[in-house]
Amino acid sequence: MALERTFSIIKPDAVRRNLIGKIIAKFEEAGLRPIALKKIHMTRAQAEGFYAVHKERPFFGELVEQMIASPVVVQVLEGEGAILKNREVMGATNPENAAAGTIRKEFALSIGENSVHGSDAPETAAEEIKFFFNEDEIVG
Ligand code: RTP
Ligand code: MG
Repeated sequence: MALERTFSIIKPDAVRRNLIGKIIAKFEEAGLRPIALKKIHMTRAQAEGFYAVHKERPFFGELVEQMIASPVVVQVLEGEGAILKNREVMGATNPENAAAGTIRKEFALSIGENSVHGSDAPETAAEEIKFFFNEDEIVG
């Protein structure tokens, strides 16, 4: 399997509950290495741009409000098959359906406040990394 990079957000609900370290530990235990990392408070424009693909969905407004309510941690994670591996460690979108041991099973509050975001494909991973990081901020 190839070395890949994926994009991750530790969402406001998790940062507020002081879970940054516990969540990063899950990534590290799965062989995912943080190669870029920063804490930011997303603007409305950033959140709407980042989630533009969902703008017609009924949950869009609530999602944007949740993402700008308080700070997040954005990261680039690197590892073998990182995109799929990250999705596995995150668990299903709705924590009720997430497998035991996953981040969302252990920490998510609801389908909306579900603690983490992760890219779903190579193309979106590349776009999402570029959305938040300059090349010189990524130290592989
Ligand atoms: P993500 O993009 O955040 O990694 O999560 P995902 O692929 O599992 O979920 P996606 O369908 O892309 O939805 C993006 C985010 O929107 C919120 N959501 N709320 N209330 C709802 O029915 C609902 N459905 C989705 C979640 O925060 C989800 O992570
Ligand atoms: Mg998604």
